Amino acid sequence: MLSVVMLSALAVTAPRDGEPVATVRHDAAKREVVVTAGPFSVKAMAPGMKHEEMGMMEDHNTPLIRFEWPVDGSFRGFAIEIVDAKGAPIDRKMVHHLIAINFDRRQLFYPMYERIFGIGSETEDASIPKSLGVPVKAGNKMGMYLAWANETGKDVEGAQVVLRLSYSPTNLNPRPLAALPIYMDVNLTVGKGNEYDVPVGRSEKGWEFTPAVGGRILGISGHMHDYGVEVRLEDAETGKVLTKVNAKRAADGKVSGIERKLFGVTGQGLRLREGRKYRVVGVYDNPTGQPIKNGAMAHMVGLYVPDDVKKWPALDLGDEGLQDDLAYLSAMGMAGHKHGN
Ligand SMILES: [Cu+2]
Repeated sequence: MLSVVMLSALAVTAPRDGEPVATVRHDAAKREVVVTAGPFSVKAMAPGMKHEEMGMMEDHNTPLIRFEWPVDGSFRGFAIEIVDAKGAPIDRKMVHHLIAINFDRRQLFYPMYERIFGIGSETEDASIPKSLGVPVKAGNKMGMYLAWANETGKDVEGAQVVLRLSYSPTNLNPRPLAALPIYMDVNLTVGKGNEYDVPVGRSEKGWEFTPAVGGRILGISGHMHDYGVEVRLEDAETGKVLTKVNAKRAADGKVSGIERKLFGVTGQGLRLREGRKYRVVGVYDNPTGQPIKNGAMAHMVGLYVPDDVKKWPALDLGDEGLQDDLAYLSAMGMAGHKHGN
């Protein structure tokens, strides 16, 4: 089993000719890691193309691009810039989404590699307070992939993505609290996808989970497609709604984004208890009169401070889920590969 994992890991570390690669520069003075990925050939989208239709395009996601994190510390923010072949800035809305993966930690609720951060076309550059951070170590294996949404009508050749990733050093006093990303999806099959059909009218889909370690959620957001209404989190044992994020929904049901909520860094946050059952629920309301095949996604993401970080589920490379996730990520951007989480 292990050799299969190592082989496929090797296969993706050697990009084929002409494929984008990442270079990493560590600026210790600025406490910043600059990851530059490219070159990308960004084809113009057909006018009026939608998210679901884009998913059917073979080149929707780029291949996985690997890099190594260079310094011990606490990751705390990102800024993204897109430049053309000459280094001139391009509108960053051209990036439909960008997902970064940490191959040295798994997720709390899934046997999947940590998605350390994600950026959508509507996401602003973001950072968390110095009192918090996602623990990272020099040599951590990371990767990223992205999808373009080029609505300029012109192909762009030789584009580069510049990520400025800020961190706090290990000697920061007081030490930042370890805060880790969590992900809760109403319809995820690890190694496959998370899309599902949108029925006519109002509908709900839910998924139950139990934290292996208690903790507090400091902030949440989520993701939905057109006709999404809300993603909410419930205590599955009492049915009580703990929190929710609303889709930014126009009168015709089109969704342009989703709410972001902060519970405060110094307060209790939203407490989840070890061993207790919770449920994430996605609500859609489809007024079109037609069901929409694979039209829905619904998930909540958050920042979680575990009561005891040692209780975080360990990375077990023999786990089938992790192997499926790696196979999924390694096949990213290849012909016939579908848009996933
Ligand atoms: Cu989506």
